[in-house]
Amino acid sequence: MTAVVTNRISIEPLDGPLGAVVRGDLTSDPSGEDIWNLVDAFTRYHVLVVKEQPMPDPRLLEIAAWFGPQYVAPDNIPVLGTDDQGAVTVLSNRDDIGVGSRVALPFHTDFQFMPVPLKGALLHAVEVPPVSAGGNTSWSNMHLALEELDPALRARIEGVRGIGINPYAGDGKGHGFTGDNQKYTAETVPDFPHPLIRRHPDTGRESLYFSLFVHKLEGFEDRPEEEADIIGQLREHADQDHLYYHHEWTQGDTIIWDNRCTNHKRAEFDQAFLREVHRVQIAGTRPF
Ligand SMILES: O=C(O)CCC(=O)C(=O)O
Ligand SMILES: [Fe+2]
Repeated sequence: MTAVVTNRISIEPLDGPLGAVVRGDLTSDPSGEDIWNLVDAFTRYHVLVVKEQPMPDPRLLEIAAWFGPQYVAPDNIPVLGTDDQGAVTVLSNRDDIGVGSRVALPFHTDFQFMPVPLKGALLHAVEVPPVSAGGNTSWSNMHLALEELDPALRARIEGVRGIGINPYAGDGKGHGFTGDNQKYTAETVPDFPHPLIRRHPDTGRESLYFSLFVHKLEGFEDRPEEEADIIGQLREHADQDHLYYHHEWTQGDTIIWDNRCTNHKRAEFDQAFLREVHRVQIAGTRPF
């Protein structure tokens, strides 16, 4: 595929299942046509990779706003972004710098356990370990995951809604976002089921909306073995390596991703190194 070249931004699709690299200065506003091309590329390629352009938080908020309004976390359900976190959430393996972020994260789509999950998000690497110390983040193409799903399994999940675990419900220990809003425990937080096959609101394309946090299927209360069988098969299917783009972070990198048709996961990393990543959340709509 050829790169789109306009005034100052070029966008080149990655040689893989998803993603595109954006080249050109984003530290100040490019032309309207450039911005339109970025928004269009977000829809086409699902993950935009901007390399090595250190940017302050206000600039990250400006860039994120091209893709949609900022997500405002409800104050009655525990989730990243509630309590005293500002418009930009700082993730770090040092508590004095940001919210707890030390361990590997399994494949997930952000806020699948909320009534209205994110449209997308932006991550900006302020300080990251050297690539050899781990900490890659990887995004997978869930349109492709659905296309490759065994038709018999697809038939079994057609019309079924999955229920995601809210990892922020409970005592919140180690997460750094406890507080007055933490009124739910893992047992009392409400379930918000969403379809396992969802349709992208901008493109109309279907994708598999399943992550490791989906632990229950609505309507399967009397069929726990069948439920476990489906979830087990989907876990294997959704996490296959060929579905992923693996990002090796360098300081100043920014990734903007479509959370509606991708999963992501973070590899473990050597805690001897500081990792500080700034995050902006873009509001979505209810999955259908
Ligand atoms: O720290 C990372 O690389 C990814 C964290 C994550 O899952 C997120 O910000 O949604
Ligand atoms: Fe995430």
